[in-house]
Formats: sequence, structure tokens, C-alpha cells
Amino acid sequence: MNSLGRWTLVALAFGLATTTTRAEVVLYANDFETAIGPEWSSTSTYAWGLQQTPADDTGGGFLGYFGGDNATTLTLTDLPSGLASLTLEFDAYLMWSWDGEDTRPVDGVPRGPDRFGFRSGTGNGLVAGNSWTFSHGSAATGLQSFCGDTLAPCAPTTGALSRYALGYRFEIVPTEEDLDTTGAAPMDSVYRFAWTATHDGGTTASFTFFSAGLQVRPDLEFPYLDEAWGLDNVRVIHTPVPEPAESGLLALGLAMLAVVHRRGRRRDAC
Ligand SMILES: [Ca+2]
Ligand SMILES: [Ca+2]
Ligand SMILES: [Ca+2]
Repeated sequence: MNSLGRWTLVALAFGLATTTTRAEVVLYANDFETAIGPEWSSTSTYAWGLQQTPADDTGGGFLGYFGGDNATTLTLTDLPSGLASLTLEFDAYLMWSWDGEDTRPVDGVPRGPDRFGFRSGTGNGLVAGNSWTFSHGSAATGLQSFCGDTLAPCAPTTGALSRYALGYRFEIVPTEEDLDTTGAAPMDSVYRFAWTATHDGGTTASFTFFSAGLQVRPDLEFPYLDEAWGLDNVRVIHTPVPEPAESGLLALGLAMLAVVHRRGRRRDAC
């Protein structure tokens, strides 16, 4: 092998080394197609577990249903030690008549605000959570505070990954206020979140997902028929930050590639 070939191999090796050390590490993943696992708990007093969406009753598994002021928590206890950050990714499924910022009473109960959010707990540096209002109502009365890049409040379903794709429909008895939303209407949305939090390096971490202010109907067999939520495609990952030494290797690798490139050009010019 000539010297140019050897240098190319060495440079590629450095490049590969620096690339592979930054690959994400999946610490937890669940698409809820087969099992929930004991790592999940909930404050809900109603039955909760694996569910299927109406639109896909064989591959649309998710964790639900939650409503009211429920919380559900994912607790991980066997993380590798020494991690400085964790990234939480998940899809939130929102179904039925979320009212967003609408506080008008119906039967003496305020419609909203209807909030969903999440926070980190044990082991994570950021205990404070994020929560927003979400709406499937009309733009006239039911704006929401989850708005992506636009100013809040904004139109219902702003920033959603999908709308009306899960197959849920909502039947309402029309009232004078709801003349423009009568009849069974498709009513669901999916939001995709990715959130990175600092971590204390321990082997335990938890993440809590919660709703607040959702209307509950204990008189019904299914009390969350007005508005409910669930989770799917939950992942916890760690993406290593290049150490200073690794950054040095990357710089060295790039410098070697530059040398190889210059030698190649010089040889071509001969
Ligand atoms: Ca699923
Ligand atoms: Ca409602
Ligand atoms: Ca409500």
C-alpha cells in the first residue's frame, strides 16, 4: 500500500471513531403494541392500559386513557451511570372535545382551560414542567396556548403532527352556543415532543405526563368521554457530547484528510 492509501485509511479511522462515539443511545423505547411494563404508574382511579385507536385496531396501540387531572409516570431504574443529560421523545394522543382556553361554563362546570404537559422528576435536573392548553373547538371560542413558532393563543390543533387521523368521533347534543359544531365530528390530534433535560448521572430517572382541568363525567361508564389523552412512541435517549479529547481527534482527522487531499492534488498536478 502506498503512503497516500495508508494516510487515507488512518484519516477514515479517526473520522469513524469520532462519529461512532456521538451516536445516540436508546435507553428506553415503547410503542405500546405489545406491553406496558411495570415501569409505568398512574394516579388514575379508572381502568388504564393498552388501547387501540379506532383508525388502526391492530397496529394503533397506545397507553391510555387518561383524563381529568390524571398523571402517569415512567420510572427508569437501570440507566448507565454518569449520564449528564437525557432526551425524552413521545407522541401525545388527544381525543374528543378539548376546549383549550375556553372557560365558558356548561352545566355549571367550566369547559376549560384544558391542559396537557410533562415534567421530569427523580434524577433529573429540571423538575419544572411544561404544559399548554390544547383545543379541538372552534377558533371563535376555543383557542389554545400550544402554538409552535406562532404567538399564543392560536387556532385549535396548531403545531399538531396529525389531525383527525386516529379515528375518534365526538357526538354532542347541540346547544345554542354550539350551533356551528353539531353532529358527530372527527375529533383527535397527535403532538410529537422532544425534550432534553439535564441528568444527575444516577441510574434512576422519571418522567411524568399530566392533564389538568379536563371535564370528567363520573355518571358515565367511561368518564373521560368528553376529553381524554394517551401516549405512544415513548423513547428516552442519550446523545453523548463530544469530549474535548474527541474534539481534538476530530480536528486531527480533518487535518489528515486535508493533507491527503493536498497530496492527491499535488500528485495529480505532476
Ligand atoms: Ca403504537
Ligand atoms: Ca369538552
Ligand atoms: Ca374541557
